[in-house]
Amino acid sequence: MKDKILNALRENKNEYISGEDLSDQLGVSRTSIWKCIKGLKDLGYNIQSSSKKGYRLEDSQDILNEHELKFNLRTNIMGKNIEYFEKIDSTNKYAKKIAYEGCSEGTLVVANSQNLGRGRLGRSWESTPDKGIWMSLVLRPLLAPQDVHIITLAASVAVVNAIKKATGIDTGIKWPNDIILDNRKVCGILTEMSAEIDRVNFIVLGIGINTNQNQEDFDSSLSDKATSLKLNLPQSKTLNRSNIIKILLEEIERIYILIKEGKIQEVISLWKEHSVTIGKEVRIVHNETEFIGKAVDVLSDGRLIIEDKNGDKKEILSGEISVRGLLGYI
Ligand code: BTX
Repeated sequence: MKDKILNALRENKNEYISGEDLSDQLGVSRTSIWKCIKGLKDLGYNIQSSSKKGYRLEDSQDILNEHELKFNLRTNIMGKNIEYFEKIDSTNKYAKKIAYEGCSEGTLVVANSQNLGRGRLGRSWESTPDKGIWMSLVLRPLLAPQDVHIITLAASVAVVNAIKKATGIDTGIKWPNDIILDNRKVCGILTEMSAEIDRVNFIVLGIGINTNQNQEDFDSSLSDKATSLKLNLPQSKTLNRSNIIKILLEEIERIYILIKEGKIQEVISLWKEHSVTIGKEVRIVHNETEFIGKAVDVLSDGRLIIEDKNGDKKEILSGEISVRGLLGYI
């Protein structure tokens, strides 16, 4: 019933609709309407009530819940099934559990807060409650395990495109999978999989986007490493996370279809277009040793090709090293 009332309010956005009209339209008592409106307000919807005029939905700045995510979602695969949590340990961990249990491709897990958000290589991911996008998608592509890296490359492109569409902000991709804004990390991607020797069972694509944090929301250890979209908008405007997620799902679906059609080189070209690593001098730090070279290419399995000053080329595997731009850490 809440959904029906919300849709009726949306159709009359910024106009009042009387309790009587709502009750006639939906065939329930005015008391039930009143109770549902109260429930919607508790969910964070800004609904004005007037004893004379009825109810009016104000423009919502940032509402994140399953209903909001499903409203006007224009995808066929991504997010067709959604599990939303106010609080969870890690959306990736939960998505892996339901993937093992057989959930459908495109199932989306979203949380308003995570207390054990995970990064790569056992690192942790700070997931500020109420202010970020913490989500995981279950994918079941027909890929061999060694080809899975293309999914992470594709997801990075989708994130850059979605941020641009939703906010107008330009971001770049730092190899292997960081989304960079103002020389700081605004988004991280964690791809995990379950596979047999020659076949992927499922992939969990975890995406964390710092959306509405203020600088003081970040732990002091991240103060020069992390930023949010809000911090890079004029007047630090609060963004609607549901809206960004829906645009992101569309972008992921579009590029995922390219992968399904075998257009791998097209995905790699898109990745290179947005890369802040290719063409740059980078410092590779690995096991206490380091060398400097120019990043010249990326392969479909995610390896980065580095050329040293003698023209010798090295292939760097994702996850083994850290890459730093010469002009400060990014
Ligand atoms: P990563 O290993 O590349 O980055 C982790 C590192 O980034 C940390 O060691 C820390 O230095 C820094 N960091 C931690 N939190 C933040 C943050 N909020 N913003 C910027 N920098 C940060 C990147 O791993 C992959 C992150 C994926 C997160 C998503 S959230 C939804 C899903 N569920 C889950 O548990 N993880 C993924």
